[in-house]
Amino acid sequence: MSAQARIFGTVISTYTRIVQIACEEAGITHETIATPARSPQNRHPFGKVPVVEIDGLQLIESVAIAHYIDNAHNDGALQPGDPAERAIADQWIAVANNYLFPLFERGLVMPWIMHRMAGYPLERETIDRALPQISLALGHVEAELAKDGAWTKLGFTLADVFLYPVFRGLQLTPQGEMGIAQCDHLSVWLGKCEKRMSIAATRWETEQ
Ligand SMILES: N[C@@H](CCC(=O)N[C@@H](CS)C(=O)NCC(=O)O)C(=O)O
Repeated sequence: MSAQARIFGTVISTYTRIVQIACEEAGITHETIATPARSPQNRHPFGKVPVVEIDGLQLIESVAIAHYIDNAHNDGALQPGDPAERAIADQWIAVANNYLFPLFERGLVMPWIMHRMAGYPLERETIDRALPQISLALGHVEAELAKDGAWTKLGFTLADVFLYPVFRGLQLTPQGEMGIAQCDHLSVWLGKCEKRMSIAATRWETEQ
């Protein structure tokens, strides 16, 4: 019987989607149980989502979860065999988690989600403060892609699995869309990713 994953997380969430993409890549059946981070049902000890049940394990932290899924159910197909290449993929996963996600999420993604979905006034000051840093980050990534392809030269790896939802969330905001449109290499990479089955199959409802 093929493996099954139960993903407890918010339905429109970067990290829930990362786990969903990893499941799709590995051919694992998955179900997402809508669980807000700040709800009594959420079992994450640090109040985040997702929490994932798979193979009798209850796991938190998407890095551990995605690697487990790829190692246990996908022959490690999303991790380069060469140590130097693996380091490049891991480096970009860390960049996505430690720098890009917090910057994009706080500065643009959450203000727009809270405005569009919960009807809060748009936090324009938060956005204005974040835009210069977001521009710098986009410039850095674009320059790295232009230089030698960065993570994209490795083929489709876990780096793409992490980076795609992070950039796509940004692209769904007006300022993020404009910023990304000015980055040719980043735009081409996003366009390629959108055609991949695992990514098409996990689209957020806000993208339809
Ligand atoms: N390090 C965690 C990060 C998870 C995370 O930040 N999830 C966001 C949703 S995409 C969240 O729970 N946000 C709610 C909050 O911070 O209150 C992981 O890799 O799973």
